[in-house]
Amino acid sequence: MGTLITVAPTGAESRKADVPALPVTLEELVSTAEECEALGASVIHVHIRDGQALPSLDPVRLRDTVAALREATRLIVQLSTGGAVIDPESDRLAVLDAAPDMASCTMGTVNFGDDVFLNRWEFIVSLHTAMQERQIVPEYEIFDLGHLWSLARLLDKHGLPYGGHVHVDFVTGVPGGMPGTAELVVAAKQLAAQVLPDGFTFAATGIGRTTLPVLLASLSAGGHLRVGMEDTITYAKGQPVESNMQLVARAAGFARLAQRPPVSVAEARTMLGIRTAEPATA
Ligand code: KMH
Ligand code: ZN
Repeated sequence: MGTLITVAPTGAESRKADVPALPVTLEELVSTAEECEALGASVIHVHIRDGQALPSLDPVRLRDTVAALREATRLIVQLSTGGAVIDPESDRLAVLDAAPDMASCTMGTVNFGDDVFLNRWEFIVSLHTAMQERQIVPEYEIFDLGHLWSLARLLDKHGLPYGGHVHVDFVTGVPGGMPGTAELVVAAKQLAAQVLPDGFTFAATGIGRTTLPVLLASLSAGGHLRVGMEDTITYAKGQPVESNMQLVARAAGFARLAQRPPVSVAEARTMLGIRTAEPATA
């Protein structure tokens, strides 16, 4: 089995002033996407910024971003519905109006450093059912083991996602969520295998310095990878990440060493159950 590599290039947490290499304009995002696609990424997890480089869920910017990424790349475009911790539910739900291929759907509330990333059950149900109606494939974000149990309940009560395939991402190493360790990746995989439908796939990412142990554990455990400056801004001790490409190249290199080379975008679409033809964005 090959490795699906998702790049999460921007996020909502780092400030451009602190991390000058962070792609925040549409031009920076598109050129990052093109280069990461060439290096082996097949999915891009997108948070956008406004004219001041602050996190934004502006509907026009979101639509323009989806259109620009589709024009310049073949990547699967996954918009974040998580946004920033201060974003209201209505704006987060409205992200789906931009008609991405995929969108994130976080499966529960989690302490997020000094903040709270709020994901009420009813909001999760709204996201899940809206994605079913709009033929958008969710990536279920799992910040803690209990989120897997919530996902099992969601699928039981509200049915499978569009396309019928369940793909989860273990987001580890957030202060307040599950730790970024090999043991945790294995535990999450084992719990997922108990409670999720057969054939589910998982990726894992580790925030900050947990990126490497989690990447290696996920590859060993049959999982996929998410990397990018949303999650990691230090490449090695004392060495800031120079670009998202550096992180994707490292992930693709490890995947090849593990005899699980990066999958193509077409293979990723089939794996995830995504529409083969991109919808019109106009
Ligand atoms: N920025 C975090 C509060 C997602 O993209 O869906 C939420 C997050 C998850 O990044
Ligand atoms: Zn995100």
